[in-house]
Amino acid sequence: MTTLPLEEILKQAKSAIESTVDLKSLEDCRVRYLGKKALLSEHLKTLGQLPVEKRPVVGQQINEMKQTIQHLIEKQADVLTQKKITAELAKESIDITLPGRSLNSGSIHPITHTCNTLRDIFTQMGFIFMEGPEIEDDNHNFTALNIPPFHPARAMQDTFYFPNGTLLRTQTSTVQIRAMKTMPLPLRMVAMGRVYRRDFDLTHTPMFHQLECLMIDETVSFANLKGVLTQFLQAFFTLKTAIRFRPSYFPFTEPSAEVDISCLNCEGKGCRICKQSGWLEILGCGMVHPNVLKGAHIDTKRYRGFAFGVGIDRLTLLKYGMSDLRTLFENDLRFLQQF
Ligand code: 2NL
Repeated sequence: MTTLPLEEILKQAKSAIESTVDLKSLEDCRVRYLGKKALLSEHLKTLGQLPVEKRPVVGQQINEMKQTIQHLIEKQADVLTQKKITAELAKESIDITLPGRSLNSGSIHPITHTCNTLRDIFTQMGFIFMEGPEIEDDNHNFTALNIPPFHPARAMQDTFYFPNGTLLRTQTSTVQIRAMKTMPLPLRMVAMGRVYRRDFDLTHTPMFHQLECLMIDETVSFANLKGVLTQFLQAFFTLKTAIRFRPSYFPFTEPSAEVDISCLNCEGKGCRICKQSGWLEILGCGMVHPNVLKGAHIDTKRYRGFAFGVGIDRLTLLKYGMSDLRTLFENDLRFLQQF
């Protein structure tokens, strides 16, 4: 059996230990040089073959070598442990000089902003605000508003129906109907909320927002309607806003009118926005139809009322000079945060 000279073993061990890169390979080294099957152990086995007087000397040499190697391993273990800690610290280090991430603060949606403005305007004029359900029955949405059974507005292509015959309200007049039945007269009220129609293009979305205003008293006239509309539209747009009536038709008002405002862009001179007419269509209105009052058990000999309905989304588009209604509902923050 050939064994390497002791000095050679020490040289090999030293270089092997010093070239380890982690604790695992260092442990392998320890097994190789100090373990039961290590080269030094082979030397120990050959001790018996040596002359008696040489045995203690060589034995001591081997023990010293073992200690030396053990010492080298411990030193290397320290080095490797330190290296590992340094690497981990470097990985986890925090640069406290970096600027902090700023909080993303939300902004009010343009439609909400319009609703807030409208609430202020009508509250100042003495109107109360009321709400009602978005899922309605045929009676509140149509019959009570003098819309007869075969009126085109009831058609499936306009209204979202549920299988049980209920529907998504197509206008907020449903709230007015309940108010007329439950509130004492005189009545000055406004309903704002979501309404639904089966429409989707540049100027229509299947859900949109409506404001409807209703005033009932003994002497309410078309002149009062004109006064409230002027007050409202000049407060919402500008004091320069002019309004005009065009005769129109709604089943729930008689007479009925559509209201235009002078173009916000050109102040009536004619431009691309108003298609050279100088006017923008804005809302529908009229004197409440006697059939609607009667349906709510109101004495038509004593009381009369005016009502109007306006699209909140369209008001918002006009106020901010937007062109596509759909952008209000896509919730693209880059778009919404401009307002
Ligand atoms: C439009 C037209 C309108 C009404 C809504 C109304 C409500 C009751 C009685 C009578 Cl309870 N009328 N509301 C009246 C006229 C027009 O809306 O084009 N809206 C966007």
